[in-house]
Amino acid sequence: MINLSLTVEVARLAADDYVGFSFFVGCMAMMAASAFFFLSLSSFDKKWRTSILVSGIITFIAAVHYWYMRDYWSSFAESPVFFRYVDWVLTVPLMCVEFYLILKVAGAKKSLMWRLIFLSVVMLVTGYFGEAVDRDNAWLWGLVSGIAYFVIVYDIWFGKAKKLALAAGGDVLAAHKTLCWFVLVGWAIYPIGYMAGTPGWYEGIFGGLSLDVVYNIGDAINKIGFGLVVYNLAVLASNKSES
Ligand SMILES: *C/C=C(C)/C=C/C=C(C)/C=C/C1=C(C)CCCC1(C)C
Repeated sequence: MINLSLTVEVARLAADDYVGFSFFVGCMAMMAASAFFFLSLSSFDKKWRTSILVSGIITFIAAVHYWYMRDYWSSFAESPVFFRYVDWVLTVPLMCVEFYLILKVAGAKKSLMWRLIFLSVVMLVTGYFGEAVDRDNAWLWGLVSGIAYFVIVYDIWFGKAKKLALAAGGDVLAAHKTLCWFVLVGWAIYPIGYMAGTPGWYEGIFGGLSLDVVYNIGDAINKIGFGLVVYNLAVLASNKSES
């Protein structure tokens, strides 16, 4: 008799491992959102397809990174800082591209896109240094990162991007405004996670929170929410051009 036994390696997660839980749910949510965006592509006018495609690529890149982060967490019970920042440095610039794509109808120039991308990379690279390389000075790196973040907020709320949104008017203006709120409120979740997970004068304030749970909630809100705002805009605009 031959005894065939197959062992599948599945990491065990404790029932009260809410960090692990949030990685699993985050992974599933990103996969579902990607399927949703990709499968809806053909129902849109050509000029909106790129925007929806980018929404899908953002959640897809996140889904792949969540797959690794989920695994990393269940193997080491440690923050997957590296994967986290690789994910962000790919997806956040793509969110900047979304701003450019929807404002193109009003004549947005590539320079606007590159400026936002540059600022977002500065924000993330300095954040990475504070979290992974030079934790003793985390507050300083966080401050520099926060300044870049505020310049982005200023740009889209009051700068060139705002002027273009006003020029476009209608559904584009409304979508731009919603995206601006995502950046102001949704992105502000991240510095909270950062302060909860790095040493500094602020330690006591958010000390009880898990950096990863905060980041995972932020990612779900921002990546999927951002995509849905663009999706909604494309639905409205495509309906109008049909009638
Ligand atoms: C999908 C991922 C997104 C939208 C990630 C956004 C990340 C941030 C807005 C991070 C911001 C940070 C600061 C403003 C200061 C502290 C360091 C960071 C990198 C957590």
